[in-house]
Amino acid sequence: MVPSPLAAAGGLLLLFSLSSAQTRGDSVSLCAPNDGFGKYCPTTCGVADYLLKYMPGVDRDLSNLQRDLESIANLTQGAEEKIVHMKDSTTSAQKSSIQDPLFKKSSSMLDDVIRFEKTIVTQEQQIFDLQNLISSNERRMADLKQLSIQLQQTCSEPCKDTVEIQTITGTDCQDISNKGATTSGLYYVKPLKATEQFLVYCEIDSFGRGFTVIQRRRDGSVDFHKDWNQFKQGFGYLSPDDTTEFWLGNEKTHLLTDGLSIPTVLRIELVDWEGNKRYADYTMFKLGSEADMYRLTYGFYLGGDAGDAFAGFDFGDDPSDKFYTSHNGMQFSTFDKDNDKYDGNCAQQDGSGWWMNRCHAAHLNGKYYQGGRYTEKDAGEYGFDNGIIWVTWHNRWYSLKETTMKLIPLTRLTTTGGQQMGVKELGGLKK
Ligand SMILES: [Ca+2]
Repeated sequence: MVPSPLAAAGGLLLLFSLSSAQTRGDSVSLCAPNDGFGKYCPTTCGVADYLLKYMPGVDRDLSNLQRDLESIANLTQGAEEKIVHMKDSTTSAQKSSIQDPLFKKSSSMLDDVIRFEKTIVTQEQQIFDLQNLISSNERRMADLKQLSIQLQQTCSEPCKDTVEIQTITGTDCQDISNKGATTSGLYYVKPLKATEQFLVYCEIDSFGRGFTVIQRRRDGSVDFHKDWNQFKQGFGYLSPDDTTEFWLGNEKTHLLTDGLSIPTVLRIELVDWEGNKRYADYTMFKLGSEADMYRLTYGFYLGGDAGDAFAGFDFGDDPSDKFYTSHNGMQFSTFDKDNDKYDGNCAQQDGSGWWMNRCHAAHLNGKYYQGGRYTEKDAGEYGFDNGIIWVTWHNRWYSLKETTMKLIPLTRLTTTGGQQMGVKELGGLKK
């Protein structure tokens, strides 16, 4: 009946910690991790996921508590009515006993009165018990109130920030590197057309190149089966030591690539389950606005040893394979927003958001398969190739172990003076 104070307190605790995480998650001055997020900065959707995960439990606890309190209140009212009734009855019985001339002679009536009084005593005991129950509940409520006040006080103090955010800011990570930053980590950027700054992971190498990372897969810890809004806002976690998975978000990537005088290069880095590393570069990379469904465009494939999977691939199934699996010019699709060139829904079948055509030759937001190799049977109800795919390197039934998608101005792709010197060397997968 009455929920344990612990359960209710747990609900309140969550409620408070959630509201504080929400507020600070939206604040741009601090990344404030809490126990729920570990030491990582949640993206907007990370906070929303967390909130949604716990809200039903909190709501349930609170409504249980509410119901119990109402039933106790009803019980109390009933008991009070009973007391009044008893007292009235007693008074009228006593009155009648005095007024009735026959009373003194009637021992049976006296017995009645005694019996009646015993009933009153019993009722009074019950009322006493109820009152105890009420006051014990009141005590519990007081305890809970005390606890929530304490929690509120705790939450009003700034959380200790265990994530180091660098102080230099800029329009992107190259700008930040140009301003003197030499270490990779979390930085705030504010592209020219952005109204607010946002947090990114900057990979800054010894050549002074600052890559802005927009996608990271490394261990399957983040589910990439997300809806349109989540891909728009970004999800997963940013970490100062590049240990977490994330999608920075289409809106941010759009802002990072929009209206620049110097072309942006999208560098894709891939690692397979044997530890081999490959990369592919695309220049004049741009992501359209949401009105254009975050359309992917690039000028041309600049090179790399992973091959040009964005150009599509001839799987041998059909002469039009390559045309229908190319990605340049494709709008972004998610299971809840189908912008592909296919009668069905590529994003739903392949379980991710991506620039789907009919459907893909590259698919870096795919399902994470430990060990890499998978089959139609592993691919769930649709049985399509839904892994992390770069088909010009490994075939579509091989899911890659790690991926990185990152941006850099074309002028900084190679170091100064280097004549495309060792693209491979500079392509330089840092580990
Ligand atoms: Ca479709």
